[in-house]
Amino acid sequence: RPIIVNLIPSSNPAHPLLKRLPEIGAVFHRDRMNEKEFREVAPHADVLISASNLKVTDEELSHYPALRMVGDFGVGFDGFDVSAIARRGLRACHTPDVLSEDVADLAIGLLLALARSLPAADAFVRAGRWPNENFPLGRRVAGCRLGIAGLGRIGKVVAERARAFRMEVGYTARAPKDVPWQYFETVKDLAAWCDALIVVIPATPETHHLINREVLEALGPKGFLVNIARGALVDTEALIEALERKTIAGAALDVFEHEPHVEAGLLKLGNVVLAPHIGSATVETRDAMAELVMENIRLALNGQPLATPIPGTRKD
Ligand code: 8YV
Repeated sequence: RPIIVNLIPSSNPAHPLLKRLPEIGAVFHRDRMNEKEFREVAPHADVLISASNLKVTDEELSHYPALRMVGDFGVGFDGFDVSAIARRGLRACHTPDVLSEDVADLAIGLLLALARSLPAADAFVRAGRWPNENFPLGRRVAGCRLGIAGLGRIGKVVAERARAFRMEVGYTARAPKDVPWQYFETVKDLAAWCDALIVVIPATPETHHLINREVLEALGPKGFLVNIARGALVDTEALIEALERKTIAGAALDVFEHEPHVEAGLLKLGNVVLAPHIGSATVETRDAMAELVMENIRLALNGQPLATPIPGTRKD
């Protein structure tokens, strides 16, 4: 039976992938093995399982000389040392497409929650304030300009939804795409044009703190920022400062630089909406992600090309 080592925290017995892995092989959870067990198991591991933002370094890979594939339960692979995976000739998969609708839903949901102050509205009613106070007016989303930083798989689905809400769409990408929306060469130009900026770019060394002080200034005092990509894309210190000084109107964040820890400065602010990295977190999508990883593992163990290889890793 193939040996599978899992790096995803094993504390959640309902995790749809962890539940299904035993269909394929003997599963060993990294967080439940002591040093001795790990030294016995690791040299024989066929498959290593992880998730987008956990670290799979060259050093980690060096423990598994018999490894045949690495599976990523997520679309982002910023935690994976892709060049080390490629150099070692390993197959590696991720889970694109199956989660795009849910992540796009959350992006639009966060924008609406921010523009209409939904968390505050809920708290207002529960606190019994409605009979005696007026709830402050929100901002209209229809007709606003939505800037999408990164028009990849998820960005395109966000754009389609935004059109249904009658927003005007602009975007940045490495090059203009064959789409009817306005292209901007830099994220700063896009921020200056739009009313709300949604960040949907993979985290790489080049995109670290892409949303910096200058971009936030360009977004301006009426501008909203939504981040459903990775915390590392936003300079959190600059963001907190902009929110405190109201040089932007508000931010909605599903991802954080040091998640699951959230900067104390953000927690104190009223003009933010916060979520615990739930972009892909629906029953349907997490099941589909698990199914896709299972399919890829089976292909790899049969020596076949993967259905959804991580770009830059072997395709055959
Ligand atoms: C998940 C994600 O949070 O797909 C991604 O890149 O960030 C999310 O889908 C994560 O991978 C699940 O563990």
